[in-house]
Amino acid sequence: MRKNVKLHLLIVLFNLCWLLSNAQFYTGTPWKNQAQKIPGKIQCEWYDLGGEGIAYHDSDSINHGSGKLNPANGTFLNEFRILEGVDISYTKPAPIDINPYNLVQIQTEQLYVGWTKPLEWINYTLCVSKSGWYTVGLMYTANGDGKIALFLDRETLADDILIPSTQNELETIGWRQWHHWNRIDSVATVKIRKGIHVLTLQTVENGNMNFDYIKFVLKKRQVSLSK
Ligand SMILES: [Ca+2]
Ligand SMILES: [Ca+2]
Repeated sequence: MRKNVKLHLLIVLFNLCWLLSNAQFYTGTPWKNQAQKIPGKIQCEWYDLGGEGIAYHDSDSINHGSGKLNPANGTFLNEFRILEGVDISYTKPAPIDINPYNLVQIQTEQLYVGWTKPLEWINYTLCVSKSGWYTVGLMYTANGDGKIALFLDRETLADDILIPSTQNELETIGWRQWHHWNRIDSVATVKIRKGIHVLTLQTVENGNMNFDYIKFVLKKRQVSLSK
């Protein structure tokens, strides 16, 4: 029993140290005050609050989706995070996002981050309930092969992740090359420890990608506290 109490205290101390060390470098806060949960889907548009340089880095301060491509009209979808630099749109009915060149079935009205460029990044506060190895999946479009990287608490989790192009030479509408949706269930396998973390999604090469969600599926649980 005494051994269990000691172990419990050790875990509390460990988590406290972690929170203190991370609080020193990160002032972003979770969207809607709710850390996104792993295992599970990370909705790319629910990145943290904190603005440019803290919660994200974007090439310009304009949201090219909300309020631009999707004119401000008082609706939730057209004005989602309209004043922030990260560019956001949402999937629309045929002939836009429902089209013959999709590689997977998709739903309409799914918000996504788009207009991505190399060196842009976005942060997500995560609540991870189980330590272990996770398979990382991605719902996306890519107008040409691209690369992304993932960081956890500023340390590399997976770099140079190839995101295959969803271009299709049979496509007859130029702009629709940005709307061929695909889902890859395993773009990487990563090890994550239970607790609160900050995940960074960075566009490394090409850009021209749209990110709907990242899915973390637990592949192998690890009980030990070690990293
Ligand atoms: Ca922008
Ligand atoms: Ca989404």
